[in-house]
Amino acid sequence: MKKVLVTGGTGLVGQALQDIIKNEQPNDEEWFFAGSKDADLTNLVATQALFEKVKPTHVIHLAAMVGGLFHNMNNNLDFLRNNLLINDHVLQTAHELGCTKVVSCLSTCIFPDNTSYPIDETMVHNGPPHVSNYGYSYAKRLIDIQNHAYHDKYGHLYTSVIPCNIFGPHDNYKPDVSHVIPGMINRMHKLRTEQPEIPESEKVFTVYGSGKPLRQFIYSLDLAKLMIWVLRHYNSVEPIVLSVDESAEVTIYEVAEAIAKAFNFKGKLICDTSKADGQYKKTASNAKLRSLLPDFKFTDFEEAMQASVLWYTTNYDQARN
Ligand code: NAP
Ligand code: GFB
Repeated sequence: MKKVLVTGGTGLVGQALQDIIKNEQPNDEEWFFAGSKDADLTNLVATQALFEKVKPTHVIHLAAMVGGLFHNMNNNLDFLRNNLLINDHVLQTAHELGCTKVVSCLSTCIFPDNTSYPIDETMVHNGPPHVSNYGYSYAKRLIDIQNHAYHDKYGHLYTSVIPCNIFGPHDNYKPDVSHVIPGMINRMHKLRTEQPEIPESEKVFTVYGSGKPLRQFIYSLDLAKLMIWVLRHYNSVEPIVLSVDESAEVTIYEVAEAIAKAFNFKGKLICDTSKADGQYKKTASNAKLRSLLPDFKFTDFEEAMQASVLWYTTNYDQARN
C-alpha cells in the first residue's frame, strides 16, 4: 500500500489533488493532505513529528511561501529563507524515514530571465532569474540540486515538476499576496458588488501594469492529474515542465477580458502602467511531457475561467480573501 503525504495539501494545488483522489478512490494508495496547521514545516521538529505520524512511502511536496509578483517583489528574503527551510526539512526527513519517492514543485518563473525561448528543463540553472522573485527562484532551484545530491549519495528517486502559472478553485485571493487571476477575480467581484447605485456600464476595472506581459496558465485540476501521473509513472530525477502548449499563451489584458466575460462584466477595462509588469514572458516548452503523454487534454482556458469565477462567487465566504 502506497502512503502518500501531500505537504501544502490545503492550498490551490493541494485541494485540486484532493478533488481528483476523492473521485478516483485508488484502492492501493492512502493519501494524507497536510496544511500548516498539521505542522509548520519551517520547524524541523514539527516536520519530523508529521512524518512520524503519517509514515509516508511517497511524498508530493507542495508546501511553500507562495505569492504573486507584488508579494515577491516586497518579500524576496522571506521567500528565500522560508522556502529553503521548508524544502530542506521535508527532503531530509523523507530521507530519514526511507521514503521511496518525493515529487517537489518548482515553477517556470525560476528560469533565467535573459534566455532564448521556449524554455525547457535543461535551462533551469543557466543564469539569474527575474529580479522580482530571485528569493523564491533560488530556493526552488536548490530543490533540483538537492534531488541530484540525494540521488548521487543514496540513489533516491526525488524528482520535481515545473508548472507554469496555475489557477482554479480554492486559490489565494488576498490582493497583496495573490497571483494575477485570483487578484483580478477578487477585484472585479468587489467592483461589481460595491456601489450598486452606479450602472455597471459606467464602472471601470483596472488591469495592473501595461497588460502586455505574456503567460501560460494551467488549470489546477489538470495539473493535479499530471502530478498524480508523475508520482505513479515518472521515474527520473530530472525535472519535467507541466505546462499548457506555447500556443495557449495569453496576454495579461486577455486574462482580464476572460475574467470580465466570466463575470459578464459590462464595464470598461483600463491599464495602470504605474504598476509593475514583472517578467515580460516565461514561455515554456512542454515537449518532454507531450513525448510521454501525447494525448493529454488540457481544459479550455475560458471554460476553466468560468468554473473558477463560479467557484469564487459561490464560496466567497470560505475563500482566502
Ligand atoms: P497555496 O495555495 O498558497 O498553498 C500553499 C500551501 O502550503 C498551503 O497548503 C499552506 O498551508 C502550505 N504552507 C505554507 N507555508 C507552510 C509552512 N510553513 N508549513 C507547512 N505548510 C505550509 O499555494 P499553491 O498555489 O497551491 O502552490 C503549491 C505549489 O505550487 C508551491 O510549491 C508553489 O511554489 C508551486 N507553484 C504555484 C504556482 C501558482 O501559480 N500558484 C505556479 C507554479 C508553482 P495553509 O493552507 O495551512 O497555510
Ligand atoms: O501572477 P502574477 O502576480 O505573477 O502576474 P508573475 C503578474 C502580472 O499580472 C504582472 C499583472 O504583469 C502584473 O502587472 N497584473 C494585473 C496583476 N492585475 C494584477 C492583479 O490584480 N494582481 C497581480 N498579482 N498581478 C509570479 C512569480 O510571477 O509567478 C511567483 O513572482 C510565482 O514567484 C508565480 O512563481 C507563478 O507571473 O509575474
